[in-house]
Amino acid sequence: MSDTQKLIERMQERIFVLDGAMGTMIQREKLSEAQFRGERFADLPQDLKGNNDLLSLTQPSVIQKIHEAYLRAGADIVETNTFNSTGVSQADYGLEALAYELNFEGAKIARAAADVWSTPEKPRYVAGVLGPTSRTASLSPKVEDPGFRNVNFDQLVTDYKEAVGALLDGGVDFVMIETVFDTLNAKAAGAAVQDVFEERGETRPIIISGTITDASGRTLSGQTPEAFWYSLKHLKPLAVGFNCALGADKLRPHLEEIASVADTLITCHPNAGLPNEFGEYDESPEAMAAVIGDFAKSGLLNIVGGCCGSSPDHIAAIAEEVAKYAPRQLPEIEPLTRLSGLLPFVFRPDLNFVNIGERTNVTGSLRFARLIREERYEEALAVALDQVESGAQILDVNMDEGLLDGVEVMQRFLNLLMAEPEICKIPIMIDSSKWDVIEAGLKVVQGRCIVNSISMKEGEEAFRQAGRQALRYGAAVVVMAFDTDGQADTLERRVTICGRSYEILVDEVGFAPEDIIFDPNVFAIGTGIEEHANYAVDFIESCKQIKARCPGVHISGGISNVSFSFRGNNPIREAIHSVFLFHAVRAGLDMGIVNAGQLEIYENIEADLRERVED
Ligand code: THG
Repeated sequence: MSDTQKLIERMQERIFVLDGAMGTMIQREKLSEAQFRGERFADLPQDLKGNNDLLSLTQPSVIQKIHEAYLRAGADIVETNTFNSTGVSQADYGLEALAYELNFEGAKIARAAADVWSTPEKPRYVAGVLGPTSRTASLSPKVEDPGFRNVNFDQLVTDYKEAVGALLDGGVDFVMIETVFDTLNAKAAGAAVQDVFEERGETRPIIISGTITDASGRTLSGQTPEAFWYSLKHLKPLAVGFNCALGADKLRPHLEEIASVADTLITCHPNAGLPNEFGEYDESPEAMAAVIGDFAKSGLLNIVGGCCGSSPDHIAAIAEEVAKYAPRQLPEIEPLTRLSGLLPFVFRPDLNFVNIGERTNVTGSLRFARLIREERYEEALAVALDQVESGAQILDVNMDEGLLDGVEVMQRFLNLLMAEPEICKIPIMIDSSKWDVIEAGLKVVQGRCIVNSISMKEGEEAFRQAGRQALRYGAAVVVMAFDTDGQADTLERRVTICGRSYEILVDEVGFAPEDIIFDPNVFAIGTGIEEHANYAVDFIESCKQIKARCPGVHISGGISNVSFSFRGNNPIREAIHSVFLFHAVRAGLDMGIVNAGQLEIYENIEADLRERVED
């Protein structure tokens, strides 16, 4: 049994207690500017008072004393004093060069405290904290420029990698990505953690804790709790939950929401109530413990502690209260495709057919291509909004045009789109034949995306590699029926290639079947070439056979391709799409890239036309 597995078992036997606020306790020490600086930083020109993480270097005994106060109060887990120890955050004090050291020393102090209090019956743990940083990767700090960002995914990954490496060197037991305001920052933290684990050949359990900033029940970057979970579940955390922001009672519905969909442990460390008129948190230990006791009684909790305003007295009261109740047991969650924009998208069996909007595609729309080329982004966003309003449940975005810088334009358009809640509420399908363009898109979207597409076009090894990359970003994938001999255009090749792709992704790369979407190639019929005559029928038949051979997958296609020979004659094209969909959906097609809003209803097609199309 792995260490994580053992921990999961222990955390289902009793509720584990996390520590409380570091800030509250540091304030009680009333440290002066000189004490924050210590001898080492005495001569620095900038103010350092308030840079709490620096105390790990200048007043380590104060920090260890605080950890020990929480351990004495009954905490099983202490959090390192490293909330602001990333390079980006320390840059606010001009101290980015200290990032490694702050994390390393912060971990060592917490480790030393935990070791003092550990007994064989009650081992104490150290959670290495990765804070949210002072910047957000999916929000613009400039109101007048919604596409602007003051930090990007790669910068965050670099800084978080440095921090994680140092936390591991300092001896932490867990990595805790906490107070997540912006899910894209957390995704970058997760990618960094996984990269470090992979480079070192060692792992630690991950704990993820988001924060709900106000009564809207959303994260600062606008996601609901369920959407937040779908964006991060690929990290397979030991526990997920919320901290900070609202007091415990206001947090309850959000905790319930995430607990209803997360097949992992639940963690929570709320503030000691809401801030009073002086901005202080003053809920009493008893009051806070009573609310948290109710959570525990309802079977909601596995790990619990306190955030702003909480003290060792709060933790002692909470520990005593939750000891009376059994922890939450891991639920069975149905294996369904779960994606997100600001809102969750779950592909439930009763969703007959999922519409993916096709118009935000520079190769599929002359108008959209012109808007992008001429940098008329407002109008380009209106195209996206129109797709959503016409019923698109997912939005396909494609910037593959020779004259465009695909990476640049993909990021620019998606950054702008992330500022449009009516559009970015739905998941994004990032469509490109170039991996660097797809990856550029994945780096700017906080939601759980679909990669469109990967295939065995360049052989099995390149395919494995692309699959692993998609997993790193937590994306689902469209897999084209394509191999080194070209696109599959017969029934047999469609089925064989999808079958082989399935084996590789599921057995070797570790994909869940429900996160694989096969595209068996929709080609144009009616071209006048005899070999093309059976394309549509073969596609339809392949849906049945692929579903039988590859249990759990979905099937999609670019529906408008089928009628390319009839360009310019939209009534005919729409009738063809409708008839094609009617039969393909019955054969197992369950999603399609379509001109949302322009789908003719099968029964409404004029009988004579329908008969000809069916022939
Ligand atoms: N499979 C996957 N992805 C895909 C496709 C696929 N992405 C692109 C494409 N095929 C699906 N998208 C479109 C978008 C538009 C059209 C066809 C497919 C289309 N456009 C009209 C035309 O070209 O005549 C509109 C022209 C215009 O308005 O300017 O038909 O198969 N995985």
